[in-house]
Amino acid sequence: MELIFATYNPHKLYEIRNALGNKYTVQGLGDLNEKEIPETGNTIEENSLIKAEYIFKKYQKACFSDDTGLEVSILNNEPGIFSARYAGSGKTEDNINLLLKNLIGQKNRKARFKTIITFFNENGKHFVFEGIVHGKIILEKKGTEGFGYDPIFKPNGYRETFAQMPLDEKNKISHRGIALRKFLNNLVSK
Ligand code: ITT
Repeated sequence: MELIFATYNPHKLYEIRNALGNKYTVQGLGDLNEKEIPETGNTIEENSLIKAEYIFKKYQKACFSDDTGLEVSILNNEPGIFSARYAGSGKTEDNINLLLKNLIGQKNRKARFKTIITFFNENGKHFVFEGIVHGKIILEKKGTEGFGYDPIFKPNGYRETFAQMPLDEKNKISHRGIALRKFLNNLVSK
């Protein structure tokens, strides 16, 4: 089955291709030479819908988007929808440093990743799938796998950060993995 994934993020594309296996051919926006879709929504749900709807309207093909945010409790759920551009530069290094700075001296380091996948089928009907993983922000970066905030996020019940886990293991428990399995069950059940 062919699917368009409305993302520019090569790491997300890699994770999703890895989790879906070779029954699915997934094209990213880079493969389609698409320009970046402005995320003008106020919530993760809205931004997820904006990306998927834009691509469905243009291509009239089955497509999906993933909008993800890291929500830190004590920071009123920031960075949330600003996760990719928290420090302004768009650089992961700067985002992580700003977050660690904002949490200096903070005992409550509870955080969660939330992913919303919005899927449009070939008839233009859409479905929404949510994945959440709870954890905490550690004091300094650990690990080199994954991307984004993975080196400072330790899921509850684990000793390692997402960046210390092989991708297979991250996919088993991650926000994206959870949302993706719900999405897959929906695809298969049709
Ligand atoms: P697209 O909108 O093109 O899909 P993006 O990188 O702009 O790509 P988001 O707005 O959904 O995507 O993501 C916000 C940021 O959250 C992202 O740039 C990463 O820094 C971070 N992020 C998303 N998923 C993550 C994950 O699994 N692990 C760690 N950080 C993640």
